[in-house]
Formats: sequence, structure tokens, C-alpha cells
Amino acid sequence: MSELLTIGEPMALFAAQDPDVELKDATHFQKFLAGAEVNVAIGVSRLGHSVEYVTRLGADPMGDYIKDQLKFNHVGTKYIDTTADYLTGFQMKQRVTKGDPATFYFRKGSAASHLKKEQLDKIHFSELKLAHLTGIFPGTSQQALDAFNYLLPLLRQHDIPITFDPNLRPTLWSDTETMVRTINGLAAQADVILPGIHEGEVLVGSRDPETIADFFLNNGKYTKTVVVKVGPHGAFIKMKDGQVFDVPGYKVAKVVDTVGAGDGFAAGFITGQLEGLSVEKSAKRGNAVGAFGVQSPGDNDGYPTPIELKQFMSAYERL
Ligand code: KDG
Repeated sequence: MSELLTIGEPMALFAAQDPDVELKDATHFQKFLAGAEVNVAIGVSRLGHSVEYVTRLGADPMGDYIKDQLKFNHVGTKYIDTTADYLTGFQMKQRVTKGDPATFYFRKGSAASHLKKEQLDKIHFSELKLAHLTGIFPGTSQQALDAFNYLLPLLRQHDIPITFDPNLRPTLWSDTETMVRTINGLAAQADVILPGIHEGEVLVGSRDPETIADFFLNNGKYTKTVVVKVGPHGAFIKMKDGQVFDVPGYKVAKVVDTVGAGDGFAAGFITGQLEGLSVEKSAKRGNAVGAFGVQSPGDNDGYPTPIELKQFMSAYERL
């Protein structure tokens, strides 16, 4: 029995250890597991909830590493398929002392981008309470987009609420217009949409959080809540019934790496929803998990356990 389902492309991540050096010149790397949806799966699992992750891995050392990491993190692997026909993707990430690091992907034609629709027929939908989807996986190939479009009506038929993070990866798409049209079309199927402010600007053409939220609320067939992530400033929320919340972010002493903060937010938000918290409290928890995420070098290695999260949030309340 699993509360959350997510689907995506996991990758081995080689994070450079030499600070402020171009990727081509970096000599020392630390290996992690990455991928937006797998980050969310790990964050949700670390906070004590059950999650199944759907993907396709290559029969290679990267695929074996990912399987081991998923098991270590108590993420369900029963819907994962392995193939000898394609390789598992991987990525490199720069280490920077300021701003966002450069990333480079080796994922074209990967095993995950060849995920078969039939894999989705094995899912026990009746067990699920929520599904988390992002705009990355459907951008990896036409086959992945077809699988995504096969999954969406199955989730709707089973009344499973969908959270959707656009997670724009322009290099995956043929052109910006196709990316925007496709992602906005997929977002329209979700109950909760979690765009970053920069993504909102690309998808909607405005940097104003309320304009971004209004666009998705009007565009969405099922959309009840839009949470616009405004980096360290926190989140702006607008709901279909007109309620609006500004949920401030948490300050941290030292930012080590910003990648994975948005997925941490999603993990915190989702666990809040699974535990019956209000949208505002769920976003507050999302901000807190995001703040944990930026304090470590991998994308998901810093996400908290329930005790760490509780201590952090209550210490902050006392300030
Ligand atoms: O959100 C962070 C992820 O995006 C990262 O772990 C991997 O860039 C990535 C991707 O495209 O999945």
C-alpha cells in the first residue's frame, strides 16, 4: 500500500567538489542520486510516507546504483522495469560558492525515456492518495510523453489528486513554443500546480505571482491551488475560491547548493497534504524542507527526517 506515486527519470549525479571551477576542469566528483521526481520520492519517504516510483533503468552500474539507493531510502521499486537495450542516464553538476551551478546531462535515448505504457497497467491505483508529476519526464521523448498522457486519465478515473511541478528543462524540447504549449496543457490536468517564479515567467509571460496563479487557475480543468515558489522569499498561493496566502521562506546560515530546493518544497507540501494540513501549513513545511535541501551538496541528501524538520521549524518559530 503506497500513498504517493511518482514517475520520472532518475540519474546518477556526479557533483564536482572543486568550487567555482568549470565542469570541464573539475577533477573530483561525488556520486549522488538525482532527478526531480526521485528527489520528491526520497523527501516524502524520509518524512515517513510510503511512495512508489515508476521508471525504467538500464542493466548497467548506474541503474544498479539507483536501485540500491531507492531501496536504501525506502522508495518502492515494484513498478520499475530494467532493460539491457538502453543505458541509464547520468548528469554532472558544478560546485559554486554563489548562485545556481551549471549542470550537464547525459540522458538522450536513456532507458527511462523508453518507458513502456504497459508498465503503467501494473499500478494498483486504488492504494494511492496522491500522484506527483513534473514537466521533465514528458520532455525526455515522445514515448515518455505518450506514457504520461496514458497515465493522466488513469489517475483521474481513480480520483487521485495530482500535484504538478512544471520543472522546465528547455534543452529537452525542440523549441520554447512546444515546451510552453505542452507543459501548460499537462498542467491543466493537475489539482495543484507548483511553478517557480522564473518558470511562471516563461509559461505565462509575467513575473507577478498572482498573474501566474490566475493563469493556471483559469487554464486548469481541475486546478484548485497554485503555489508560486519565490526562492528564498517563500511561496505565494492562490486558490480557486479566491483565498490568497503569502508564506515566507526560511533563512539558512550557508547555502551549499540550490538544486533540489523546489523538489524539497514539493516533498514538504505533499506530506503536509497527506497529513491533512491546510494548504498554507503545507507550503510552510515545503519552505522548510527546501531550506534543508540547499544546505548540502547533493539534490536530496539534505532533506530532513520528521524530528529534524520539527526541531528546525520550532526553533525558527522561537526567533
Ligand atoms: O530539481 C532538481 C532536479 O532537476 C535534478 O535532481 C535533476 O535536473 C534534473 C532533472 O532534469 O531531473
